[in-house]
Amino acid sequence: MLIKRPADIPPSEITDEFVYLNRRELLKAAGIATVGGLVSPSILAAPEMTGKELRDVQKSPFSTDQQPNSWSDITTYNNYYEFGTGKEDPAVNARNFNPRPWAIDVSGECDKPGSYDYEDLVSPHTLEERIYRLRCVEAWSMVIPWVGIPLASIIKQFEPNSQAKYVRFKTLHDSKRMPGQRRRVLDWPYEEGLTIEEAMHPLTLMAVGLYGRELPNQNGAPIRLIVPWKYGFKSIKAIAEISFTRKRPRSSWERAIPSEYGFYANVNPEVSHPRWSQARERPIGAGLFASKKPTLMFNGYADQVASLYTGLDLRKNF
Ligand SMILES: Nc1nc2c(c(=O)[nH]1)N[C@H]1C(S)=C(S)[C@@H](COP(=O)(O)O)O[C@H]1N2
Ligand SMILES: [Mo]
Repeated sequence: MLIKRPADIPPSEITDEFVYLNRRELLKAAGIATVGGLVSPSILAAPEMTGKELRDVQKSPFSTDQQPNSWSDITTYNNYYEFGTGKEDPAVNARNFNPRPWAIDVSGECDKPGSYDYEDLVSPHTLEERIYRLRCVEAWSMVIPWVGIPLASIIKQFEPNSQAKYVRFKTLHDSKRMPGQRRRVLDWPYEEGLTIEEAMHPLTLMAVGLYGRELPNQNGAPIRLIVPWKYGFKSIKAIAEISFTRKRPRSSWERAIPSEYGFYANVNPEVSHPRWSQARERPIGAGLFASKKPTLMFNGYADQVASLYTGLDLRKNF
């Protein structure tokens, strides 16, 4: 077995690694776990899986054959600013969030607008397990076994009309239930959008579960988007509104920093973020001195999705 020791790693790579590592990863690498900033030896044991088990989940041919990250990695290293800006915050701060009852308000260019109860929306569909790679714009990645329904199947229930060129999504806006919304770190509610073609693509998923169980709060319960060929920020959590629009929506991150985050946000190793390269990624859970791996065009889904962008300049439309 070849173990890459620190001495074998070029200094450029070490500097790079340490810039991206956060406190938790460093402590984890040193064999120390933390809860809310306090070092706690009791959680050295892996956390138990929580949430109701989902029934009749079908395997999907769209799954990657890569080994999924652990339940612990997926549920304690999150981006979810409604529950804090630190990676460890959502697991702690979303603990008491109650995602039931839940309704999704549907509006815009469609023949069946209205308020849809979550259970009514989801129950007619077969649930699928989709193991997808997730590539965050911050140059880390995970492999996650989602359970969900193709977005196309859900959208068809709303009967979008020929004017529906885009789909806009909004997260719940309620600072009592989502305390991070009291701080103006983003212009709330979190918003995202897709072209109607991207929304109808068979890889695009509405996730309602993880590891065969209901979605944990920190991962976007009760229902969130998964677009595996785009940077993670497109995959909006806790969706409370869907609207069909003629004009291109402006997503929260695009509005906040338009020079850094575009509408498309397709994973692209050749187009750098203004402040860092997107050529490689750090797989979460692989350990402190594991080498980074190359990022793949469209996060490895190029065969399925590249044709959506023929003729589009991907440097301008980042
Ligand atoms: N509502 C909402 N959705 C969100 C975010 C957020 O802050 N708020 N963060 C995004 C980002 S940047 C990423 S990388 C993914 C992370 O999903 P995960 O925590 O389930 O891995 O969620 C995305 N969806
Ligand atoms: Mo992200």
